[in-house]
Amino acid sequence: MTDLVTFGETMALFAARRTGPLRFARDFDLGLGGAESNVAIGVARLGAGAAWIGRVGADEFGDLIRATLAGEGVEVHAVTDHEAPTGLMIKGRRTADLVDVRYYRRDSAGSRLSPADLDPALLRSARVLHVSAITPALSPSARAAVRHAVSEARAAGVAVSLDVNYRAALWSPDDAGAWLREIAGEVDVLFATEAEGRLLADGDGPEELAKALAAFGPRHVLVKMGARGALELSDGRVLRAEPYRVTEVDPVGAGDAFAAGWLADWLAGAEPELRLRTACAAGAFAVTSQGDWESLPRRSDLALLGGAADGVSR
Ligand code: KDG
Repeated sequence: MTDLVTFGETMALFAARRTGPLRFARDFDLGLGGAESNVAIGVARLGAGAAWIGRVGADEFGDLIRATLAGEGVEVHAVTDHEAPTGLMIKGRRTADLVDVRYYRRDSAGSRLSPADLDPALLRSARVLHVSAITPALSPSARAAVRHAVSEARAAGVAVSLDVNYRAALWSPDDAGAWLREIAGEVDVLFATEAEGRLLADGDGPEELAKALAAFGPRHVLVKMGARGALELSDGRVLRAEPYRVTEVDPVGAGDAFAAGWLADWLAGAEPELRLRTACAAGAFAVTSQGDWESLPRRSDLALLGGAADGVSR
């Protein structure tokens, strides 16, 4: 029994330490990244129970993923695939302001996720199932897994959360849009940037876009607008939140952090205004250091943003 269950591919992540073309990088930090496991870590840090299901190779990277997620308090349900390696993600920094992500994940263990990997009892016992539209782009079996999980969740009365997380390296906007239109009616909470929302709906401005997305069926639509903050349309009511001003070091993972903040507060029964602020705060924390998830906040961190006037917390 857990609050949130999620699944998807988590990869070993090599992040170049030096700015410039990747071929001149000499040193890399080894870590991991995966949109769904990032959300699981974020939710766990904010005090809710989170479980992650995935497939990893029988290799050092698979061990790293299991150990790191477990160390973050995430319940790990990982299948070991003896026929495929753990996927890799290489993160370079082409310029100080431009992160360059490359994937080595075709036929990886994580991309071979299938419906059989999903423990139905775990899916049915959660309060929310969180998925991303990265998984359906990985393989036909991974796509079937999302469809299966969403059906199981709905049949059991478990809320379904979907973050669009469009990855142009994995599929075309048309293919992504078609899949999203198919699934949107089965989703309770939908997270998208404005550009991602436009993969499946039209609308002038974020509010109209949110309304067009809500017309597919989600009760809560969250439109992430980066430096312009975020807009939420919940049960017909529109809320807006300004972003927190922080110094951005690495933008990757901000969206996952936002989803984690929102979902953790939703699970905790927080008021809508607070929930949206927590989502923005988590997104702000995520960009303040290197790594896709490392600087995700704990509850005690949230108050630090905008707190100490001189930037020192003692
Ligand atoms: O949102 C951050 C994720 O993109 C990253 O951690 C890795 O899941 C990932 C992906 O497919 O890009």
